Amino acid sequence: GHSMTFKRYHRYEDMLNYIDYLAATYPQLVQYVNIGKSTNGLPLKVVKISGNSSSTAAEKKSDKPAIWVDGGTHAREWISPAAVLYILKQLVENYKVNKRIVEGVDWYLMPLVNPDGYEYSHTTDRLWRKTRSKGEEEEGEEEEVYGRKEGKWRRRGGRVFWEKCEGVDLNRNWDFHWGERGSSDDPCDETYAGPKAFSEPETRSIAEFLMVNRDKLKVFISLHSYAQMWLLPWGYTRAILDDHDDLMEMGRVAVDAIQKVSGNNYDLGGATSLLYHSSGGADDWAKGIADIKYTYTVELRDTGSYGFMLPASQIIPTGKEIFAGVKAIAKSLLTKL
Ligand code: 0X9
Ligand code: ZN
Repeated sequence: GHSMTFKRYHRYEDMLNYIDYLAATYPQLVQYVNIGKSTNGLPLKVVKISGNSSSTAAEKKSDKPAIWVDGGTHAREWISPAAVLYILKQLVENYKVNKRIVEGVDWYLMPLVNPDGYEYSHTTDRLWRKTRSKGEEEEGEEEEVYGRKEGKWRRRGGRVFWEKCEGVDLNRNWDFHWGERGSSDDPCDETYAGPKAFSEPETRSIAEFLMVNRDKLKVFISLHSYAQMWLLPWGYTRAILDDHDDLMEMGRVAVDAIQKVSGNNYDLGGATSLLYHSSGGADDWAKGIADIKYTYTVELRDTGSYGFMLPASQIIPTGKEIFAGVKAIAKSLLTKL
């Protein structure tokens, strides 16, 4: 058995148990790949779902299109990994209802991109965003010289001590226009891009996986919260994509499907125009380097009433609407082939 309830926000251990349970229960449908380890040594897992009941030529050659969905890049955005797990559950445990998209598409789901940060947001700091990496070791004397950039003076009780700032914003760490507008070189900043592009094992492992599978991958969706937005690249510039209209059309399919199931409106448009400049994002890399056509970042519920502290009672309703959006994209993709 397993303990995935969707009635509360689960810890990473529960998620891993659920993945093990699905892989053991549906071995012909579900596999997982360990693509690497987080800074603190937690496994980074991608779940592959590939239905194969019929035996068309396409399936035998295994040239099905693939869709990537990830969650939990930012630690405090708890609804995001929960939503990926909800999608996973629908595809696997509701296989019959979703047969066409389970058999027509290979799914790569990564529920938790940033397990170190996610666990820290459960145990210590609910609003933590970044990873938990510690940066480079340095000599004692240099700390004062580079003071502001390398850490902070803190006071605990009567003791004043030097604390290095921890964590890198994984959505600023990708090697495409890294370190440009909307990212910080200050390790204490919430949008710290890291000491260099791909400094973090999380971004490196995912990039490697995407590169190996880039020919198959037609859709890349990274789930975040909050704002209820369906965002297109680019994040680093205001420039419009060459195929902007194609991505808008496919995005419209998704936001219409969401509207239909829950009545919720997701704004659709470019990340820079709807939000702000931010460089080194996963979506920009997926589009600009891996060349995955339909690349999006989705900001899930809500629009600010609860924000990151979205009550667990909204996991299932949010899961339902995002699954409707993703399913509509998968169906639309299959009609285009
Ligand atoms: O700033 C981000 O990383 C995302 N918003 S969040 O509030 N979840 O942190 C938006 C990323 C949009 N894509 C790019 N800027 N590339
Ligand atoms: Zn985010």
